[in-house]
Amino acid sequence: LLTPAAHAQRPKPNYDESQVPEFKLPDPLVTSKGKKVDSAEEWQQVRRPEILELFETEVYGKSPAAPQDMLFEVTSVKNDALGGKAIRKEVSVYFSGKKEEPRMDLLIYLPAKATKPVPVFMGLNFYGNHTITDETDVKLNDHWMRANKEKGIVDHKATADSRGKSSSRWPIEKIIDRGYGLVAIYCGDIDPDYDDGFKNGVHALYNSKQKPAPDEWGTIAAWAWGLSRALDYLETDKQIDANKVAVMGHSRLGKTSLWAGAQDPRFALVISNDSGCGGAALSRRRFGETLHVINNAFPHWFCDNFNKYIDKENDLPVDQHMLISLIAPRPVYVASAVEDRWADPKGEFLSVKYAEPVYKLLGTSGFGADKMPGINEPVQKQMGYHIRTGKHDVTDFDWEQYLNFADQHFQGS
Ligand code: GTR
Repeated sequence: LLTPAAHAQRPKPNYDESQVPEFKLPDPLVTSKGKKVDSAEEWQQVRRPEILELFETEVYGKSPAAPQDMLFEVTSVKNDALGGKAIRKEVSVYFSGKKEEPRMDLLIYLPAKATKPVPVFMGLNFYGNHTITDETDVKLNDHWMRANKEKGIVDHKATADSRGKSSSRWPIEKIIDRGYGLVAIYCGDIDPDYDDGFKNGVHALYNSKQKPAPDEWGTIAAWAWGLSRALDYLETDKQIDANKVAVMGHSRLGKTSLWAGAQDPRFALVISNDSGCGGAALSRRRFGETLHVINNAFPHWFCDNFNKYIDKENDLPVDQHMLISLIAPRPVYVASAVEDRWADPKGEFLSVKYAEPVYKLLGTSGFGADKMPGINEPVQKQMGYHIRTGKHDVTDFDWEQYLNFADQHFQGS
């Protein structure tokens, strides 16, 4: 890793397509022994476990198994939320089984008129569940947060001012009107987003004495692990169809939704919104954010082994198209934004495209887009993609596509 001074002098990001280096991607359908994978069985039995293991040891780090006795506590239920449209619940998950930290809080909205268990979108947020809704009786988050005056975060804590500040990213009423529920979780409940030597959050449950080994979980892996624990709760909730859970995330939390979906096949649909480097974008393109930049700016996100590939992307035994391939045959959707060049829209598109052979081998409709589609022209088969106008954000346009995509795949719900 770089010293802060050297980091400040890092090379400018490349935004010039003609400067993208030539590279050869590892083939998701050739085993480590050089054998072509030609059946679904060989994929499931041989190649998929190999790729999963590589992402565990070289990129995100291995996570522990689910804890034995988690405690779920429903802390509030409101049957006439959102003017009567929704049932709203808050549920605390105590990872150790005891009423102590670490604890994550789920905020759940479900369509009030549902007559059977509903499919849901689940997603992590950046500043607390109370920021995604205008309803002021939702619990104000009490955990550490990154500084952000604009969002009403003071001394690393949420204030009443932060209520509703991220609601534009979560069109709850639209989601409810379309027949889906929404499950929200603050990422920092699981692991605070700073480099603390892994002393707090869920890391503290497992790594209290020493920092994780070079192949053990960083913060993205911890967040993904937390999403799986939330799914453990959803499986116990009779109002929710746990076989129809779409995991969705934006940016660093989009990297997280992909890793959660890749590891945990219970996630029925996976969405990456502007996830970029270490998410959907191909590392070998070195366009916009690179491994060099991300590992220095956020040394806690990935496992330490990932540092080996800084400025040596060609040595990586995987690239991010193989992360997408781990989700196959389940539906996956990747979204980019024109002005979000930092996240490398073309690299995000190419990951989907180069994962397609796995989706085809497994008998799905695949992707079907050879070239990048036009702006605001979504492609939706088993794999979905769009690039929309605008900047790094989650917009109504993005959600419109995710809802359409979910309708296609969760049909009859
Ligand atoms: C940036 C980081 C990106 C992305 C983004 C975000 O600073 O470089 O990889 O994760 O933060 O999460 O909003």
